[in-house]
Formats: sequence, structure tokens, C-alpha cells
Amino acid sequence: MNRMRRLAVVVASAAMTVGGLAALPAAAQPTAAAAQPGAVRHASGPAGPVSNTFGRYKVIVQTGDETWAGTNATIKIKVYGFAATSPGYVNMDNDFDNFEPGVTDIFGPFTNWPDLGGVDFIGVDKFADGSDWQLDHVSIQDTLRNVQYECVVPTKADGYFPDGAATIWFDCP
Ligand SMILES: [Ca+2]
Ligand SMILES: [Ca+2]
Repeated sequence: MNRMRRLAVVVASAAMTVGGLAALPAAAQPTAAAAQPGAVRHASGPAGPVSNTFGRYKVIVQTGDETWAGTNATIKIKVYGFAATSPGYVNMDNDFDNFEPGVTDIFGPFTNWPDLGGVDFIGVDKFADGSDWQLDHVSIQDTLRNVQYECVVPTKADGYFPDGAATIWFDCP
């Protein structure tokens, strides 16, 4: 904005303050981007990337309720967002005996995941170090934007992981 233009804006603002007559012409109204180029957005709104050095995403895993459905195998999940992915396949483990029949395990919130920009799909990677496993459902929770993405396991067969290693992908519409 050159000096003349800035002066014109100041004059218009003064006129508005004094007379309350007219709004600024649209061209003279600075947009947020123009006012603060490169400014970092904060957690107040859903638009734009948000830095994430704190825990933000949770992964909620529901194991099937059949008596044989549980496993002690290593399970890693990669979350594919529209803007970024989780940092590789992330180990899903906490202090509990995870992936037991009928149990819902909540992992995270994970730190240092990028802003995923909405969840597209996930990859679930079961290692061969445990028995077979029936996955019922996975949810990805964005605790910052208060959104939960439901990853669909269309049928029991789709969520069945055999004794050996297997990776299966699920949509999270
Ligand atoms: Ca287990
Ligand atoms: Ca565990």
C-alpha cells in the first residue's frame, strides 16, 4: 500500500467515524492475509494449517467381540489425511492389554503429528507376533477441531487379520 492509498484509507476511516455515513470501499478493506502475511493461525477456526507440537489426534480401535477376536500382536496404523499423513505407521500400544475381545482401545493423543487436513483413509498393519485378530472399527479423533472420522470395516471378512503379517486399508469417509 503506497502512501497515497494509506492516506485515503485514513481519511475514509475518519469520515466514517465522524459521520457514520459510508463503509470503506471493498478494495480498501485489508484482508486478514494482507494484514498479516504469513501469520500463523491459531486454534480458533477450522481453516488453514495449525501447528501441532502438542497431542491432537487420537486413534480409537474397537476389537470384535467374538471370543477368538483378540490378539497380542503388534498393531501399527498409518493415517492418510488430505494434507499430510501420520509420521509413518504408528505403534498402537498403551499400558493396557490391547485388542482384547469386545474392548475399545484409545491411543494417543499423539504429539508431533502434522495437521492432516481431514482424514481420508487408514492403513492397519498387523505383525506376525500374535494370533489372528478381528477388527471391528477404527475412529480417528481430531481433538483440536473436535471432529471424529469413522473408518468403515464393511464386513467381518474385511476386518479379519490372519495369524501372519497383513496390512489392510480402510476408508474414513
Ligand atoms: Ca491383547
Ligand atoms: Ca499394551
